[in-house]
Amino acid sequence: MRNVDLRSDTITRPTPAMHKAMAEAEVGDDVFCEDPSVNLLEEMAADITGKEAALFVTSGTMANLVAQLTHCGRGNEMILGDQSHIFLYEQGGSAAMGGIHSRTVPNQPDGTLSLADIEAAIRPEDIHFPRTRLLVLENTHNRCGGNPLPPEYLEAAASLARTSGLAVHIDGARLFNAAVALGVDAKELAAPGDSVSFCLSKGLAAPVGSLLCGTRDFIDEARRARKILGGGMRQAGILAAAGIVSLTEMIDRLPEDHANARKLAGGLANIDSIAIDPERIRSNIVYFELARDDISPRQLVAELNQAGIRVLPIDQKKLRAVTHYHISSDDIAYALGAIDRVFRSCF
Ligand code: TLP
Repeated sequence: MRNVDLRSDTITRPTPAMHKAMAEAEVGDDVFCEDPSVNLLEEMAADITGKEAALFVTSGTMANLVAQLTHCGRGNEMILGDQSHIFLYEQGGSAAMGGIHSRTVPNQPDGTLSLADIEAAIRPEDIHFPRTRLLVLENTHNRCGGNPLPPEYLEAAASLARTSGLAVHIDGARLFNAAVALGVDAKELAAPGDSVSFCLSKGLAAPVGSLLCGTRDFIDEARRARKILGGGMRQAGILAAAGIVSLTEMIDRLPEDHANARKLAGGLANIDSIAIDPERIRSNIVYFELARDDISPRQLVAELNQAGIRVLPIDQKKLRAVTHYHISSDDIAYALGAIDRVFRSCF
């Protein structure tokens, strides 16, 4: 049976060029900063985001946690969206590992935080309050439909934060999807952040890894935080080699994923039992809702699995599909046909 796996772009497997690069990678001990492949990847990441330095870490979660640990001390507070990945899906690592207090403000439907909400959340110096040290933004915003946040918004939010002495971290797990969607250079999206992270293992198809980028001093400190978390990876050049292929070969094809996401959304809009506004799809993430109450997302997913189509149930109404390197335009047409058939024959 044909399989179309739309659960996440994290399921992407390494390309043939990555396999070759990994097999031939020059390696050394990265805890001594002696792995030439890791060093090259870190230089490339710093360059592509316009920062002084970068650090190769195991995952997006580790990049975010290392950033938080480096920007904040125990008992400090950070402001972040109530729909942010860090707040919802990273096990509360901020509190568990860093003693960092999370102050959420509502994410607007486009993934932004209102400037008024940010301003109101910044604490004045008072013996009763934690000290606010960090503002976190996410781009593209996963839970908010993969929406890209434009440079003007990022700059406005960051300059507000800076006037109160806060640092800014951008969770750019899908930073290059945002850059492609907006038609801007990734540097413009990274510039407002004191730190920015991005993932190699999502749309860029590497098997493992994320980069955290910032000033040289920040990255020197971040390297210590990575080490205490057990993230010193020794001959990590084997993995970095795949990441180098991600940065050289995989960014330019992201528009294909975005076109497939729009095609999927357009097709889903024609299915009566589904509610979706295809105009809102800006990158590779497609959320859609059941327009009826007699079935749940879990029931639909169970039937779709039987038909070889995999999507993620999100809550009582919502599901998510994500396009990526292994999904062709023909796969989308096939998936749409299968979804339509499932509604006709099963429910
Ligand atoms: N997101 C995953 C799941 O954890 C939900 C996905 O399938 O989308 N920031 C953002 C915005 C993310 O979407 C993710 C992963 C991460 C950070 C964490 O990255 P990893 O999985 O590498 O730790």
